[in-house]
Amino acid sequence: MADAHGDPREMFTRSVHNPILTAEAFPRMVNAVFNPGVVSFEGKTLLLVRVEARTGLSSLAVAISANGVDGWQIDRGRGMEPERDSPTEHWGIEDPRITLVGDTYHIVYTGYGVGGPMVCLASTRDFETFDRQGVLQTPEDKDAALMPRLFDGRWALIHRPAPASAGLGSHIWLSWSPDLRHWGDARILMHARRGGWWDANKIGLGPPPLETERGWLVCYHSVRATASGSLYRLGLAMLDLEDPSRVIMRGDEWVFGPNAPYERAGDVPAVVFPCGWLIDDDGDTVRMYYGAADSTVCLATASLSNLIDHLESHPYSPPGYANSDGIPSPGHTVEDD
Ligand code: M1P
Repeated sequence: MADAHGDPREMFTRSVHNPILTAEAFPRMVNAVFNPGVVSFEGKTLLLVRVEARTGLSSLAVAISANGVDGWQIDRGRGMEPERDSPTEHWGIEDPRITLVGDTYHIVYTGYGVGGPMVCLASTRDFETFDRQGVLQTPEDKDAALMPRLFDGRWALIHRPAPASAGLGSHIWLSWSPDLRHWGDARILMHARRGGWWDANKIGLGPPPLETERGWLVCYHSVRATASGSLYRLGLAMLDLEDPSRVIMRGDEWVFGPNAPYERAGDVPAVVFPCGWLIDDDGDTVRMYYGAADSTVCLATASLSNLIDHLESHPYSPPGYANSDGIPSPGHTVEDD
């Protein structure tokens, strides 16, 4: 693989096959395909792709490839259509993040309902039939994923509510549940920074966190408001393995941004938006699948050890943020930024 478009010092390398999936590849006329979740499935790579029809409403389609790079086949027998009669999915379903627990894939997605976008859950073993488990977080809330493990018998959900008041920032939250139905103990996990930071004002989770020896690796997107529109970039953080409410590292720089022409031009320019990543059999290659400019599906790879090294060598630690182990101090507040 090579990256014809990015800075060679970037942490991720774009596939030369990008975009790996386009609207034209779909058997029916659709407007755009983007923001896929991803899992290994029956020895292949399965993408659950957001497909925006020419009505503007989205559904989730299944594309499968033997090598995860090319030869994608759209599986018309699989996928998830919105329940248009339901108040939670009236205007479609979007942006799936998939977490495998045991033999069940838990799909956390945005239900675009009459009350606004909200966090919903459906479970499946085969991507043919889906067991809808309802609303996990009420509107407006999105960019959510389940952690793949229970902690002291509780499920952990990372999500991003929208603030009721303007100017307070959109932060990443963590909520807990004993049963996937009743959620509480909510707190801010990572705040959007303020002022001139690249990740000021609005951030959201990317793929479900990845388990590593150092902790849970988090990739998140930031939305920077510029004179010519929003600019989406990606950054990294690390959560404690046993207590994911503890952010033990957060990078100070973005690690991936919209540089390639297919990321710069599209329905929503300057957007890179990953909802899924996988580790290859070598244990180090991270395959990140992302939506480019809300128009196509793309792939970029990175070395996991390089990502962790980068995070360790680019710490974000203003006074009072962390102790010498990188653990945020209890007294840290958003005002410290
Ligand atoms: O258009 C860019 C993205 O905007 C939204 O993401 P967020 O609310 O985190 O900014 C989502 O609608 C997403 O689907 C879209 O790609």
